[in-house]
Amino acid sequence: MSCCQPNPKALKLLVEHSEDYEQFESEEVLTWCTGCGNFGIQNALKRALTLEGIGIQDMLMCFDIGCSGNGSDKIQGYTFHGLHGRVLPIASGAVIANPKLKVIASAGDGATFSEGVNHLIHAVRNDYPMLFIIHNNMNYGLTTGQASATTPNGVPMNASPDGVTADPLNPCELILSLNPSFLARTFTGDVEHMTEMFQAGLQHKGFACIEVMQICTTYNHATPQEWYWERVQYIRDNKKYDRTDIWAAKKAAADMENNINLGILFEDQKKVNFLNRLENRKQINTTPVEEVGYYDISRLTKAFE
Ligand SMILES: Cc1ncc(C[n+]2csc(CCOP(=O)(O)OP(=O)(O)O)c2C)c(N)n1
Ligand code: SF4
Ligand SMILES: [Mg+2]
Repeated sequence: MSCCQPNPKALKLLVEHSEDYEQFESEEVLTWCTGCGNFGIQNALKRALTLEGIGIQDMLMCFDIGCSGNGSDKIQGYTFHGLHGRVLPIASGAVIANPKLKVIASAGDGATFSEGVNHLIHAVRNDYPMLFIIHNNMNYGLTTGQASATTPNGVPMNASPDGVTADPLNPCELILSLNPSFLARTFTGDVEHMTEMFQAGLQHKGFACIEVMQICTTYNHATPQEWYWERVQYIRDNKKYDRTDIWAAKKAAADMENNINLGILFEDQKKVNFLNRLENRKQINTTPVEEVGYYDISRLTKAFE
């Protein structure tokens, strides 16, 4: 590297001290437990937005209900804190109405794989253009540690002290079965890696789905930080890995016990996203929000007086 070229590593370290990063700082007090992975997720998101040159005015952040959702007022910007399991309908409605917005949705594993699993399935199929961050802490954190669909068998949780009997669901395997256009997995112990994944997701033109393996220091005692560090490996270290090969991705995603692969597991840049599939909007350059007009309906309402 020549003396005149900026060092990308140094730039990343400086990002948190830039004005662009500071625009996202909220004055609200953070209420997450000490050591919670949500701190790292929020930091990585702010870093990724800053590095991508995305400002508050360019985006909408939609939050589900849960500990993850409690980040909605801890970041400065336009945010929408919706109902449990319903973040994807809200976020997809917003991006369809105003495709010029960068829309980011985030939700917990409970919301994504139980209450809102139907919405996940159709969001992937439709390839709505947005970044979707799944905070997988393997439990219902906000309601004090009940088992979720990703809690491993036999782990004692509040409300199921003998462990759950249902087999855990592997989020990446489920999403890959739906032919996504982008799927990545990352881990809250590595803010640098999360930032990279979020940046890649923000650049993607369709539904960018990112599973974040999230530490929950209070309720998830089965998979603490050390457990992950002993098991995670980076897919980029496998030089032969082809992330356009869905069968390779399915293989890479399967192991959640011994070698947990992190990185962009799958990407299909040729897939046409929802907005570009709509025949009736192909010749239209305005967005639906720009087309909304005001109509006088007083004559209609008078008929019911
Ligand atoms: C339809 C509905 N069901 C249940 C609840 C109660 N509830 C609120 S938060 C929550 C758990 C959230 O777990 P998760 O989505 O994994 O988020 P986390 O708190 O772990 O970040 C539950 C069950 C609710 N608010 N609405
Ligand atoms: S309960 Fe878990 S997920 Fe919720 S704030 Fe505490 S550590 Fe974080
Ligand atoms: Mg959870």
